[in-house]
Amino acid sequence: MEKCLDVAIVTGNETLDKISGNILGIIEYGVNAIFAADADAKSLPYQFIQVKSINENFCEVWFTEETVYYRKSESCRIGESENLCFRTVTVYDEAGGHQEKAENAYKQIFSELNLDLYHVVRFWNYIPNINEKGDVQERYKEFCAGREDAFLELYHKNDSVYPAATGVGTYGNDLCLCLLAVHKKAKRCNIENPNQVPAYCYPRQFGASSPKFSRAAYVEFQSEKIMLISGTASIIGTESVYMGDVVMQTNTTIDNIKILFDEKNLRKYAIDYWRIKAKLKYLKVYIRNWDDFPIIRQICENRFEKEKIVYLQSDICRSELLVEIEGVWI
Ligand code: 3EB
Repeated sequence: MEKCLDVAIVTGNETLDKISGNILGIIEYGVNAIFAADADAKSLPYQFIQVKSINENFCEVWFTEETVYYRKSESCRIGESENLCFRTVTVYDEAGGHQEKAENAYKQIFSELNLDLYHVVRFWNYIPNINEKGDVQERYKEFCAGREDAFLELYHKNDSVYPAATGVGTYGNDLCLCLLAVHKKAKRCNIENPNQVPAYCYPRQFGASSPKFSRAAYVEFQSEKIMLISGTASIIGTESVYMGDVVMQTNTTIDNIKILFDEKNLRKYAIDYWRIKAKLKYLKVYIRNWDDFPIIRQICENRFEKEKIVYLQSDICRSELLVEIEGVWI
């Protein structure tokens, strides 16, 4: 049977030849883009996310054994196969309000994507100057408002469909989005954390438009079981906890990830915990202050396989949050 969806980390001293499958799309994280030329030569959908510091340049590469076709629609780069779709959009830093730019980016990335046929399961949102004041309020809040405008139109206020997501800063000037969608032949459900209020239900004090994402997306396709964990932080209920304490924030973040996999939690979604043999593919750790890298690395390596973890420096959507972690299990 063909392996439907897989992901691998390719580091700066490796090449894309490491991937034994057909590439759907690439997200590179680094200070400089080192894979751009290779991706371009192969016409692959590619997105570069500029960071300030990194332990090692790396690419996150999504791939499949299915045949992949590449095309562009407006500024959207697309890799699609029978059952999968990866898309990326860059909205350049030119004139216009930030809220409208976010809405426009979302409309572009969804353009001609048939939502009757596809579940969008994962979004990555990289927002320049995320904690700075934008046109009238913080850039992140303006981003959330634009995303909400687009989602209201697309999903007609159906909370149960919001994909897993990451929303963090980038040191580049452009708003960068990536999306992963799977055919509705796959079984999909979104998972919430019993210790956190769903982000789309956050009260207005965190922004007039709540962040439209679920804590995790679970996808079952043929014999494959995939768990896509959203960017996760030190939030309990609706509140950020352990201000200024990077050790406790990191531990709380990891606890928040682990509880999603808890047997009791999965049972609520009728997911048979014992049948999941999914293994950690990667854990991506966004660190606000690079001085915290050694201590955060020590904690993460205590709790997950060291070889699977990558680290980069970026700002995080609430200015008091020091760390955000996302992961994929397949
Ligand atoms: C949080 O739990 C932390 O706006 O897409 C995490 C993942 C966060 C995604 C987003 C925001 C987003 O609220 C922040």
